[in-house]
Amino acid sequence: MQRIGRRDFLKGGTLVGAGVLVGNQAWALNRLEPIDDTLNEEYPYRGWEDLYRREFTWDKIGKAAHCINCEGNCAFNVFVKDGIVLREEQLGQYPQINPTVPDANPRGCQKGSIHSAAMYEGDRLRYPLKRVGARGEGKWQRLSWDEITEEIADKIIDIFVEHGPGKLMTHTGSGNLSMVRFAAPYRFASLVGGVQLDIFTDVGDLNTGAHLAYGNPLESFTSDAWFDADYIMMSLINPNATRIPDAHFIWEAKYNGARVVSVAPDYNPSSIHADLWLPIHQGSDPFLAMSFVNVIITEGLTKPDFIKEQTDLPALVRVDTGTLLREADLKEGGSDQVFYHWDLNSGAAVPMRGSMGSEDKTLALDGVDPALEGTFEVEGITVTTVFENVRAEAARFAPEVTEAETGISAALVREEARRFAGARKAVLMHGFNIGRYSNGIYTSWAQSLMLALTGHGGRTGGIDTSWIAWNQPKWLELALFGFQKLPRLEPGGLGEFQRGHMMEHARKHFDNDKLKERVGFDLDDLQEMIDESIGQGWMPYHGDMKGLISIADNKFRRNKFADKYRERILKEVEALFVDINVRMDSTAQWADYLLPAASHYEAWDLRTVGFHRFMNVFSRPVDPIGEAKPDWDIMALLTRKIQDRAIKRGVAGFQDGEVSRDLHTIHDDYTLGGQLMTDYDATRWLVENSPELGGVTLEEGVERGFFVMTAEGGANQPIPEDEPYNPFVAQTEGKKPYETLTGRMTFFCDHPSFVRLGATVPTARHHAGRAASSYPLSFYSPHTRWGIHSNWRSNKWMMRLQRGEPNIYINPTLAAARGIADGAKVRVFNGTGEFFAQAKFYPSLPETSLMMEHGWEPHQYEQAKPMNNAMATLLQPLELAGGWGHLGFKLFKWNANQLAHESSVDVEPVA
Ligand SMILES: Nc1nc2c(c(=O)[nH]1)N[C@H]1C(S)=C(S)[C@@H](COP(=O)(O)OP(=O)(O)OC[C@H]3O[C@@H](n4cnc5c(=O)[nH]c(N)nc54)[C@H](O)[C@@H]3O)O[C@H]1N2
Ligand SMILES: Nc1nc2c(c(=O)[nH]1)N[C@H]1C(S)=C(S)[C@@H](COP(=O)(O)OP(=O)(O)OC[C@H]3O[C@@H](n4cnc5c(=O)[nH]c(N)nc54)[C@H](O)[C@@H]3O)O[C@H]1N2
Ligand code: SF4
Ligand SMILES: [Mo]
Repeated sequence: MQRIGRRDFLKGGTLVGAGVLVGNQAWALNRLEPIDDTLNEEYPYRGWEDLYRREFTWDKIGKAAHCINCEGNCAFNVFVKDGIVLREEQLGQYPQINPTVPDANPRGCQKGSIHSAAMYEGDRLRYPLKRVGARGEGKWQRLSWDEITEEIADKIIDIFVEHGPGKLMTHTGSGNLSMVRFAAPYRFASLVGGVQLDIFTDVGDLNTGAHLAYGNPLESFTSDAWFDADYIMMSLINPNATRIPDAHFIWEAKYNGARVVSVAPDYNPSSIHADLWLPIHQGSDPFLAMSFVNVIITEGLTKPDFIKEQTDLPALVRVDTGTLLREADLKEGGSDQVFYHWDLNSGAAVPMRGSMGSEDKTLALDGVDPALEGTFEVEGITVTTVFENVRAEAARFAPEVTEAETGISAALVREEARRFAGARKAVLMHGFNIGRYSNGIYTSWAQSLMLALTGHGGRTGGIDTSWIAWNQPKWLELALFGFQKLPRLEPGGLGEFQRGHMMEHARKHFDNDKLKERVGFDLDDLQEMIDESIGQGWMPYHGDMKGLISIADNKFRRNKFADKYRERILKEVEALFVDINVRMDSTAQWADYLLPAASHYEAWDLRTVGFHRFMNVFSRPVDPIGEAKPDWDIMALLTRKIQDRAIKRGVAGFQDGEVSRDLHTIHDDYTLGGQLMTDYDATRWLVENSPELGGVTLEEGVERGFFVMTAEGGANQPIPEDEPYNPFVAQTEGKKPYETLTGRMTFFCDHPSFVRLGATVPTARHHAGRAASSYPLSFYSPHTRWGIHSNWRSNKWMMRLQRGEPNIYINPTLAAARGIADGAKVRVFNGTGEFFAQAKFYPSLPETSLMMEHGWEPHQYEQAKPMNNAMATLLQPLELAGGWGHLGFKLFKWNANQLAHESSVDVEPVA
């Protein structure tokens, strides 16, 4: 090979240029000699090497995770140069809990890894902006922080003066799930008595069936506790796409010998790795679960000792009224929260210990042997057991009977039920998708029953609800003044449904008769049960609002009947709509005032959300872009202005029921007398006052990137130091009662709503879908691998990994019948709305359903018409029940979900 000198090299370059200029002649390229070793010393032009070297230098490394609603919570190193984030890298330093369990490293996903690019994109909010055109017109004027907070403060005070308390919504969404960011707006809402929806239910993420059964849906497994399971069934979850940093524990469990089963209507990215895929008909999961129950009972695969101690299955039920036998039935002035089981040893009914009305707070049977079967007489009242009721209901769901509903063969169900029952540790993993079906409560309740009957609880298994609430009293103090001063909390699904006038639109979509047959109630029943729930005070609802401060919530994207919802809300909050956001998202677009927030790498914070025991640290690697500020500091500024303006205007505040909301001290209260002025102050305060961090200082935490929570971090029970966290061990081993009415796992509910819908014991109902309307295709919208909801959806790297525009998934056979080609544009529609998208063929999808990943921003669609326009919805009235032991409004635990998968549509090609 002939060597070329620098001069020749340049000459060659010039020749190419000239060649291109003269006639675009390809032969010009041939005149360049190939260079096979650029590292050879004689190779002359080396400037680029230094360029690359310099790209990998930095001024400092900061620490952060991403505060978005992804349940990942992964510690990252953030590399900063000249005040700009160059790139980020997974930290990968989490300790192994013990040598027999895989570690949590390296946590991360492709979205988090491109945030350094996304944070500087065009949609980033940099300055405080005031709307100058009509709402949504896109005309803005820059104001200083001082001017804008003064205008907003005056409008807030006006609302209080004109309308009294309770007419300002100050809702924080799920876009800032880290401790300080999340606490800031809650603390503000607590001080002004603002309305805050439950963020679990306003998106549809609450596992209500798990609450019904266990009294706590937020007691679950750390992901490393999946590793020693020998049976894992995933229903309504797709962890390979939606639990990216945790999914490896499932597949490591598989290598460790576990059987992994995926139940899903499509062959999703997690199904493809499972031992068995059960291609279930969409929305029929409760029928499958009840068939498992049927096989378990009829084939005697039960564990009676576990059942007798841990569950309400031996509780006595009156045959005449069909209600639980209560002390109040037997004694004048007796408790209605004390229940009985039949003791086979003494041949008499004895009170069950551990119930809400019992003074004996233990599940230990201590010599009592409760009967599971039979009929007995107690003081002239004929009684039987919950187990007898459950058995009678389960008898209706033999696998041979449900086969047509579920599409899963009876033989397969029988075989699988036996494997499940025989497992040492069985984890039934639910995604949040379970909360987005009207019958999700039935699925989860019946699966809890499968587990209870077969003795799976604590270390031997349970339901994985995708979320653990740790014990963080100082955080509660920061956000909610330790429950002394509270926002006006409201059920999420109910609040959105009512305020968005969704019943009106639901009536235009669903066929009432068909609906009743499918889901067990019609819209008239639902209306009555909503009115009853609000009227009885089971669930609070605060009515129309006058002003809205929306923080980290893309409400005009995530809500159903999307455009109609937006129109309705904008009309309601004519006086004031402030949006606090990092991006110009589809909600920010419509605001009167936009306050730019600091992004993940621009603020101090801590994060514990997820499936692990680590609290990650955000060390503000860079200052916020433009004039953006951390959420905490924005609220500090706003309260400063409210306090100043209220004093100047002589508006003292107001008495709000029992609570006084003093506007003259609101800033002093918010900042704890000046101690908590900034995000840094609040972070430090949390670290220094939280015993669950084991006395490790903030400086040490920053150095390391995370804290490891000590035993005190466990809410239901201590976090074991050298073992993964299994839920409810305190109950199965420590005999601590569950937080349920009977103190036991609950499989009988005689609340009037449950009686009315024929659901006193676990049973099966359909979802609404296509069979409850006149549109032929059911529809579902799982979460995408290439974004977290609307975050990072328009990032160019994420777009390049997919089709780059909103697309629906369609079975090729269905597509052929409709004349739709792969890649063609289609119109998806029903009576409530329409949208346009690209068709993508997906052979494993049922021919009776369409699928579309959720999270595209409305402005990414043609004519800005989003998918949620064609998303009809309703509520599950059972989730509105209250006044019954553990059923009553409980933030993040019990209230009605917004349902995403009840709608149906039609599809046609667009010429
Ligand atoms: N990459 C990424 N990760 C995320 C998110 C994100 O947006 N992107 N969002 C986070 C949040 S807040 C949430 S709520 C979760 C959501 O994530 P998941 O809990 O996994 O829920 P989905 O993605 O909605 O649906 C999961 C799967 O349910 C299956 N499915 C659909 N209908 C049925 C049915 O009727 N029966 C059964 N058995 N299966 C069905 C489909 O195969 C679908 O892939 O993900 C979290 N993680
Ligand atoms: N059809 C259909 N609809 C659905 C779903 C579905 O499966 N199907 N899923 C539902 C579910 S489970 C969910 S969780 C929701 C998600 O619903 P969305 O509300 O759309 O969630 P995000 O896109 O995370 O929106 C949060 C916003 O917070 C902003 N943000 C991010 N970081 C910060 C910060 O530090 N400070 C501030 N102030 N703002 C910040 C972001 O710009 C983002 O727009 O969608 C629900 N809607
Ligand atoms: S976006 Fe979530 S899952 Fe992805 S790296 Fe960040 S914290 Fe982890
Ligand atoms: Mo969610």
